[in-house]
Amino acid sequence: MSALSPAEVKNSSTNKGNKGDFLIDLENQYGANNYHPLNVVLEKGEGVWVYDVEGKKYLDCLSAYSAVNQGHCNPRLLQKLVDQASKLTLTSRAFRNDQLGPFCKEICELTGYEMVLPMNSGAEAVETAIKAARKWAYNVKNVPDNKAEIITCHNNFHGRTISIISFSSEPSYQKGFGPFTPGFTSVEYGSIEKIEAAMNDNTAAVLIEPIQGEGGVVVPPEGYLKKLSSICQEKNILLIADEIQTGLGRTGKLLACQHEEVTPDVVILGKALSGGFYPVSAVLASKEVLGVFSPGEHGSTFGGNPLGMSLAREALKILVEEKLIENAAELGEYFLEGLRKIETSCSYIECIRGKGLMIGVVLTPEAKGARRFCEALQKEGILCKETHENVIRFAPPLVITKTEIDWALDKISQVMKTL
Ligand code: IF1
Repeated sequence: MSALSPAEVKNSSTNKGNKGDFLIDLENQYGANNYHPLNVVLEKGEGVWVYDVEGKKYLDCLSAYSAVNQGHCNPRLLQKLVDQASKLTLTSRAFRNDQLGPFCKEICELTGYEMVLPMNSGAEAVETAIKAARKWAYNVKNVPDNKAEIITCHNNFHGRTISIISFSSEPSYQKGFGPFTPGFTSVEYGSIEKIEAAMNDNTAAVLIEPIQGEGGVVVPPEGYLKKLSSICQEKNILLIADEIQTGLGRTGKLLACQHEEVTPDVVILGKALSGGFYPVSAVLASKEVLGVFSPGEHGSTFGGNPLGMSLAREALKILVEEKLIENAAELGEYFLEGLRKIETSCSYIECIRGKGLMIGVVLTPEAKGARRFCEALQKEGILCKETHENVIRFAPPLVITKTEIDWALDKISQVMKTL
């Protein structure tokens, strides 16, 4: 295998003559075709800005799907990465390390939960929560063995594993990957009646996103989470909130459930838990729930490793010390207001929705899809991503300033008016 030297990549050219195209060709030739990304090849990131291989600057309005809430290459996280990586990166859980205990204490105190189980990817943490809920149903609620059911919602996104796509309502996420894992029922998101009708004595848990991200930044009706929480308590059913995308300040609160003063039985975190430096996810719950695991029953090679734990400790400190949660609340309102002004003079926009810096611009069918707006915004120096064909997602890092939002609003207004 002849590895490309940096010089070869740097001085590369293709029939189209530039480095970006050369690198895209490499991806197309050797990489599985499991994404349809914008044709922008990034090589540098700093705060809210990213730079492509031709040196063009862009405002990142996706934040790696809310994994870089603390800003690209956050200097405090970079320093923490270097310091810890120079000492110890991975021991496996066969031994203990000096970062895991402090991480567990700090995240439990910050969120108000008794216990935490650290994993790596978001999907792994979702799987962990599903296993914990099922085992809790058998050991604590006395649901008959292998009869536990979990209720989820249409248009959910919780990850890409076989069990998780088993309850996806998105055909393209399921096609060709069967057979699927049983024990899941899906109902309409936002309907208390539908969830209540699906509940029975074997129901272990309800798994929901407080705001559906991939589903199109769908904010449930006011009071939905509160009512859901009280019904779950009444029926001894665990409420599991997947806050992998909505959590850690994204919606202007530490956890999106806090907008309704709801404390789910289980909270799942990921993405910005490491500020985009390293996969770190976690499941938070009471001792009654996470206490169902006995030694050796669950885990992973990297779960709870010192490098990830030290980064996660710093990522949480940055959110709190630099008031990024408050910033997301204040500037999210400002961004939403600015977009609503644009909406008044743009027939393409059906509605604007979201909370904090998790915003969706819903386009009308006449707009013929959001992708072309994202491509036009890319030309103006803004990177964002469409979801569900007709929604443009805006989710910049939480370190964004008012000036940067004003700059973005001006570009968005230009694009919405000309396209
Ligand atoms: C892709 C979507 C977003 C998540 C929630 C669990 C996970 C995710 C609420 C799994 C991950 C990522 C995955 C990535 C694109 C992105 C995504 F478009 F897929 F749906 F953000 F909306 N729960 N979302 O959003 O976490 O295992 O990825 O660490 O798979 O394309 P993960």
